[in-house]
Amino acid sequence: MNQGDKKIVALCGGVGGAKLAYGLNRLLGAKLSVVVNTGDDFEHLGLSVSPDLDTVIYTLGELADEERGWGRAGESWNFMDALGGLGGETWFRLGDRDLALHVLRSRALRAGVSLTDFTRELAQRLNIAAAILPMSDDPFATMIVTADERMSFQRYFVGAQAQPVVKRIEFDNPGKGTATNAVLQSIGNADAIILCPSNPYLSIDPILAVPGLLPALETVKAPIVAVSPLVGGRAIKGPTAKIMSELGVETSCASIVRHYPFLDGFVMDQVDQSDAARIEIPVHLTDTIMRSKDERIRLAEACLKLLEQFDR
Ligand code: FO1
Repeated sequence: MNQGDKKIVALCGGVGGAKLAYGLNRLLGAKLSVVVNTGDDFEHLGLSVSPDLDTVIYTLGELADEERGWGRAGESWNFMDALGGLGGETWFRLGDRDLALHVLRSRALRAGVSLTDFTRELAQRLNIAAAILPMSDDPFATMIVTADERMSFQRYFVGAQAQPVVKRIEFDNPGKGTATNAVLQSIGNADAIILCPSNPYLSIDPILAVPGLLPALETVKAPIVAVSPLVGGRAIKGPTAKIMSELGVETSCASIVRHYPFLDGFVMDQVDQSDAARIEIPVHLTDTIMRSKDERIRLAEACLKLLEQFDR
């Protein structure tokens, strides 16, 4: 089968994952479904904020601030300045343009629209061909347990700058929520599944923790490959390596492969070539750092290349 004709499901979190999703969207368009972590979601200032969905939508919709890694390009901060002037909370910043999305989403969810339906309409309005699927329509919360407290994800990541030592990561599912039909159907119909170079503990594990999702991946016949979020033992952005050390896990590609026991193949950076000998599934070595949009497409092509090995 031509690799561009495959129906592919990508699992991803924010920045790094969204970059690969961008490349895959450029190559596959409507044949791509992106299942996005919503464990980082929270209510802030009365608004429903879905940071990883926002990052994926803005990135694929060509609206993202590439340098900052989150939020919209050309942003202004009048709302934040005014909020601070009135003594409001400013630790988590909502830009003026970004605010429009949070207001629309909050209003839709309050009116009973599902997060999946809201996200579908938003993606259509922004001419995004791929299906962008929240991992669940139910509230899930990634909780970080440190020596002193148990805090919500954004309090740890933004409020505390990801500085406290992580002892444990937990996933709250207060309403006994499950995976959506849209997610389960896309996985069931997929010709291949790609785990983006997102943080395995903070971005992919919350997705795998949604009831129904891991069993769907474990029973699917389609090959599952992952792209390493580590290059030379470090993450390009974010605290992946820091958290692995704090959890007592070696910061290597071999550890990432061990973390996902259902993998059929692995894409990793050529600087980690020496690690490849310790990995028992097929490996594709390439340059995994995505500095430009062309490099996102090139890494997406490398993933499709690895998937050719599994064609019968
Ligand atoms: N990240 C920050 O470091 N500081 C912020 O003030 C901040 C605000 C914010 C607002 C909307 C949004 O969609 C994302 C935002 N992020 C911010 C990014 C976010 O905290 C993280 O990058 C993700 O949750 C991790 O993937």
